[in-house]
Amino acid sequence: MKRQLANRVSIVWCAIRDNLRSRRYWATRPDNDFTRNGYAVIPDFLDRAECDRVRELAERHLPGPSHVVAGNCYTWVKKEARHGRNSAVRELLNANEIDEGLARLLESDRIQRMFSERLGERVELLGFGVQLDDIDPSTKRGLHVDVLFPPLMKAFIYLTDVEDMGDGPYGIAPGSHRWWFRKFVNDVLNALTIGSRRDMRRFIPDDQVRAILAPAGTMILSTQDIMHKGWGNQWRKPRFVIIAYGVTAPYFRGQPITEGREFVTPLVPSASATGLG
Ligand SMILES: O=C(O)CCC(=O)C(=O)O
Repeated sequence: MKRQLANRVSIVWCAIRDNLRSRRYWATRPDNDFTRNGYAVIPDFLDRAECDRVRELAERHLPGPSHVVAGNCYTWVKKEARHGRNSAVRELLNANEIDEGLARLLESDRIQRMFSERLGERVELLGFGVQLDDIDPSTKRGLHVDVLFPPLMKAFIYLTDVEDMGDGPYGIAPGSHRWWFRKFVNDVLNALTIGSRRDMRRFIPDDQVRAILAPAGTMILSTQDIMHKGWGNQWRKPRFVIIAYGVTAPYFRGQPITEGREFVTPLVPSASATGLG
């Protein structure tokens, strides 16, 4: 009983602490569209030939169960987690380790600079995932944040046209990285009931969520403490997307992406995308 109470007090304390840190972080950023809205859409970032080339790379490696491809590059089949969510999603992680084109994009510093200029501090990329969302009208995870703090950035580059709601657009609640109180209440209620700590199911009307429809090659810069989701009713066609994983410089130690790595080699301890645990 005492331990349960201590556990709950600690959850509430962490939710307060992390939301306050996040609040301070955003209050000290330069004022621009990205820091205000929590995302930015960059049209024509990749040309169609490069989109097709990266999609074909993923198609070659994604079939089969989660496995190591080479070095830090591995596939993660999300239905293996058996939580019933995102069951049609597969991802090829650290794809830059097996593909020269992606390695050059990482080296070029283009994406890092786009984040850094907007945030007023250096952002480093851990690497690239290439994700396939197969048709799935029912199991997509709803609105969530990846973190409360420290800052985690992702850049999503559509490799297939996402021009209809049935194509599975990325969805966000604009400006919700600054909704401290709603994030705090969701976090605490999740912790005290059941469900994932980072789900944001309460107090966000659906009409506040924007689906980003755009052709292949479009990039979306996104801070992952914004409320976001993959679209729930993807019925028309599979979607392929590059996901660049980034952290602000103080949290970068040269680590690769480790998300879902525990499903490939059970001995590797569970770790988040930041490698910070
Ligand atoms: O698949 C998407 O559009 C969203 C992915 C997502 O929620 C995430 O990477 O955290």
